[in-house]
Amino acid sequence: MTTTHRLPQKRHLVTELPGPRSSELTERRRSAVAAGLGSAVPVYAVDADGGIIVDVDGNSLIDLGSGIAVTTVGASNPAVADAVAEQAHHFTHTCFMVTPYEGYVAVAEKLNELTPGDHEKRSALFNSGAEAVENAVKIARLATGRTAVVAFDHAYHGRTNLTMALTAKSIPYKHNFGPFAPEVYRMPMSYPYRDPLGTDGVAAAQRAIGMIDKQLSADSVAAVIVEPIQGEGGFVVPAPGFLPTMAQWCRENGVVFVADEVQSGFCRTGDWFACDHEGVIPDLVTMAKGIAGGMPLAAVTGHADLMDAVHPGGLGGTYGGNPVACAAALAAIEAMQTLDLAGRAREIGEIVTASLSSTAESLAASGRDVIGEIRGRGAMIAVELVKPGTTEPDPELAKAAAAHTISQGVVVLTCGTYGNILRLLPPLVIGDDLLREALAILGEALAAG
Ligand code: PLZ
Repeated sequence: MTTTHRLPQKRHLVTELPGPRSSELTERRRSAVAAGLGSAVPVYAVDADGGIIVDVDGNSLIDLGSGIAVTTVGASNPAVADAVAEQAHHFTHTCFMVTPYEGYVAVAEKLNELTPGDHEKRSALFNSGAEAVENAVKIARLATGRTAVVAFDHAYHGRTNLTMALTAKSIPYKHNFGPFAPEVYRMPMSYPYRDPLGTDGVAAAQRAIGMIDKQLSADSVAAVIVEPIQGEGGFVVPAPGFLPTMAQWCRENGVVFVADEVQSGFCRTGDWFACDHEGVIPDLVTMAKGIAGGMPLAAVTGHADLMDAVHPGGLGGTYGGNPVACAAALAAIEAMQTLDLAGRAREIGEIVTASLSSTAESLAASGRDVIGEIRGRGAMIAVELVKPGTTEPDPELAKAAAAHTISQGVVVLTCGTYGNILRLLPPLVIGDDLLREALAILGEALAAG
């Protein structure tokens, strides 16, 4: 990869982490910011570029998180930064519902072109992944005249009331925040590592379909929503056949198949969208995160007849499709195309998988068989950690390994229903050397236990 970067692409620690200035900010934060907001890494950022985040104490950390799969093109991609500045100098906001502008239309055209399927499509823009999911459900309900929505075990769809209902995990996302939105039904997911049906994705889909038929009956279901690779739930890649079988059943029963590509979209998995891998064509796709190089933007794209079923004024929001965010999205998407970041995600996937596999081997050789599974696709790879030689989740090891890795200046995130998964989501513009260095540190952390 030959991209040039503004910041030196080198991990460099000048203090212990967190350093004194970060610790001071943590103190200030305590009396200013609500305690309900957590932070995975205890340092405060001042700069970021390529695979590096610089903190207030002058430490340079390697970024394997991309701000949760957002800064795919880098956190200060020059084309994105220029587009943002240029647009901000003209206008930051008019509201698309008041005085529309071309950038919104151009982003919608791009999304209609890039999302799976070559049918007639329409798009609507929003601010966050949760808002996109909420709107996909609104659209599906209105278009079908039905109310029930099916989501899956381990799913994550957001923190608003309806998306909390769709999200599976109680602590921290839902606990004591109810009552939740009604008419949400949860079905078993295909989770090959933990599912008795293993790698038989068709059987896993049939299990869910059988339960839907018994518990709901298909003609009351407005939508089935699924992350084609689950994010917060543990980078669960459903067994081959699961997604196509669910999509086919939806088609046959007039159910809207919604792919939540908020985390998996925009080159992350080595294709534009994770659905592309099995040629699945969703009725609606929800997108956010990687879409706009770090600016807040989200979208729903789908079949023109579904999207256009909604009455004028039925969709919107003051900031949805903000012009600065749209300018950023156009620049970010162009960068993904010109730098072939989907190809780069596949290369990153190979490097990450090879490194983690050799870590797993040496751990097993030393009698600590703690890597249950390495899974994911492209630059969305995770390790599921277990008690040695069992499949029993080991969240303590995940926590300790993440803390060790972070203390050495590498940003790494955990996830999973059982909290026992380390997930790697590097910016796709990270260089090989930096990536390998970070993986070596992660390997040491796992060896240290
Ligand atoms: N759908 C598949 O991954 C956001 C949330 C982290 P928002 N995931 C990271 C946290 O603790 O809040 C996500 C996702 C999928 C929807 C969302 C929601 O996107 O932009 O955070 O609302």
